[in-house]
Amino acid sequence: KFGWTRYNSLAEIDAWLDEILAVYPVVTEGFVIGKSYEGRDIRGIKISYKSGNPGVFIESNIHAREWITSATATWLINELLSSSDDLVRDLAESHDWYIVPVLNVDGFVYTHEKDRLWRKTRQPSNISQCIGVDPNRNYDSHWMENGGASSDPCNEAYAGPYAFSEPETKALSDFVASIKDKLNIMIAFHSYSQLLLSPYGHTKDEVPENYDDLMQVAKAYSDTVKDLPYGTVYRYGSSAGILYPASGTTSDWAYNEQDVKISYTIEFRDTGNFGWPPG
Ligand code: 0X9
Ligand code: ZN
Repeated sequence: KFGWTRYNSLAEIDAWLDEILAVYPVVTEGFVIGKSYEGRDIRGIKISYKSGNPGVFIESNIHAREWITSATATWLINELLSSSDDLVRDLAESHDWYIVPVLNVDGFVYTHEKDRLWRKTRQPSNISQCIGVDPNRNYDSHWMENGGASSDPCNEAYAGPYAFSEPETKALSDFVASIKDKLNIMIAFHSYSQLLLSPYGHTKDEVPENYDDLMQVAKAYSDTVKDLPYGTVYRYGSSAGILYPASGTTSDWAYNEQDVKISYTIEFRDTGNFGWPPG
């Protein structure tokens, strides 16, 4: 049932993960970072061919409606395990991969069953009838300090009543903190806009000290993707610099608070034609 010619439900993704773990028991390990507000397991998979490899953590589908992110995360898992391409094999076997295909599980189910364009978590508010928090404003790094995050529960960028108020971001942060010494790279999957973004998100007045290195890698990514058959053009820069300021994001938190100095947010396809609002 699971495949990449259409989008899959959470149940289908879960069943596929179980299958993958059964087919590749030696190099994979399933993990659960915690439970969502509605009590669902938030699952991940570790892929490791050799212990002690530098770690890469991938956070995906933190925004409920961004289905392309979990489609890509599962595609990546499949490629890392089954590709016979030399470059993919090298990448797979020289890093320890920690991938959480669907972080915002409650929101994801809600987008499948009730409201296709739901973005936030599903935890109710004490001060409003509006439900949910923007989990990518809920991380404890410059939380609500600058622009781009809202204190209004009805806003799509509501940062929550306090940092890590959401069980989903709390679980992810606890898990990442527990393995941070093993992590070299953290990537947060989003859509859309075709952008590869470095910190900072909270300010455009400063860039990280390794900004030039981050941009060199981003350029290599952009050049490579442009040369593929689709010719997809990705722009790159700092989050606040080329997109908009937003504090309390995963990428800033990983960079600032966990010392994961290779930290990106990627915004996948497209540039708006099939997004919302249509561009
Ligand atoms: O606003 C977000 O959380 C991300 N864009 S999305 O359309 N997927 O919601 C962008 C986060 C990147 N960081 C900043 N712009 N600060
Ligand atoms: Zn997003």
